[in-house]
Amino acid sequence: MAAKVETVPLPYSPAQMTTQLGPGWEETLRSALEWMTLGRALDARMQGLQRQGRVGFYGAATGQEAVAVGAGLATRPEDWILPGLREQLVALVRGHSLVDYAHHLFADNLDPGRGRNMPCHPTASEVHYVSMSSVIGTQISHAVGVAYGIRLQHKLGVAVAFFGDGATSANDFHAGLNLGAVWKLPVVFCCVNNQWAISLPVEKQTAAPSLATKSAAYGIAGRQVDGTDVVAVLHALGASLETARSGQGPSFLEFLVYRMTPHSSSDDPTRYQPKGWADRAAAHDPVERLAAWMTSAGLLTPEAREEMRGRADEKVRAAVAVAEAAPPPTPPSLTEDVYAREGSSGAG
Ligand SMILES: Cc1ncc(C[n+]2csc(CCOP(=O)(O)OP(=O)(O)O)c2C)c(N)n1
Ligand SMILES: [Mg+2]
Repeated sequence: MAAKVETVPLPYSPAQMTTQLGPGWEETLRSALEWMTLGRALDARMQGLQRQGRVGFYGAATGQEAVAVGAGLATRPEDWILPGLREQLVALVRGHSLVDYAHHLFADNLDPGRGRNMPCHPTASEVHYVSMSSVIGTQISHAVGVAYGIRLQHKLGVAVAFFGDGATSANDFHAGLNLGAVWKLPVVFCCVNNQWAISLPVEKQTAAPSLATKSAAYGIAGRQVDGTDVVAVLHALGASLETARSGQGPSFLEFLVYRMTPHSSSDDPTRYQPKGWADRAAAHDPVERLAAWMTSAGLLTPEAREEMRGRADEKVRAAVAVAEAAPPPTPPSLTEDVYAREGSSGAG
């Protein structure tokens, strides 16, 4: 079968918005902007704290907020998220507490992972957000396993895998897409193409005309989506989730975005990105794009925008203050949650 590669048309008129997002779309957009603004504030603060030596590591998702927030809003509680490197906002939108996430970033005693994972590798089981793996691509085959489990247990829900452009060269990409399609599982493969795998530009990663075309080889419909447009994300992901939920099997979405920050706190992109890349990326800022559209549609005033920014900064400041005051994990906690206690089921 031929891959369906298309860009979702941008809905600019209110009538088109109603068609794409349904009634109540104004509230959906307001909520999306609020979350995207929070993500931006979080990234800015945490990158600063990392430079001050207060958190050990940070990987920003700046430029990718529309995908994560769109996914957080489009998925249902019964769905499962198998994140790539930058999907923390999906967990937060789905209800993971910002304070718990801050505890994780500071690797303190109240970190749900008890400081065992690198900062920015959260786990949030209460919102079906599977512990993030740094090993590129593994979450693709994990998602297929989760989807198979959903089917075996006759449960509702869709497994949603996120991965970068770099992961499309990993073995798990082939194994996951192949098995997901053969077994027609309820899984959505979301490739967030931020055009870089650390220092490797996407054109050196693959000669394929788009990453979406790759899914044709597995019999999966592929679609390239403007990942800087939250409306396009909500619409495309909503359709793929519906396809999976109704038993029609997996789909593949390539979200095209621009990485606006370094890969992580460990690299310097001025050493490998061409001059002008940062300006080009900034011109595709998803947060500013949504704010500008809402302003032009009369849904947002400059004052309301400022208040939104203030609320985001305050939430981040408060969460950091709580986390930074928490003690580090105690040495005995190293073996907690590792061995089941005698007489316990080990579950929990
Ligand atoms: C199997 C494996 N190989 C190499 C690495 C080192 N590594 C860490 S991040 C990364 C690039 C990932 O790029 P991409 O998949 O595009 O995700 P992005 O960082 O752009 O979100 C690499 C190669 C790894 N973590 N795992
Ligand atoms: Mg990438």
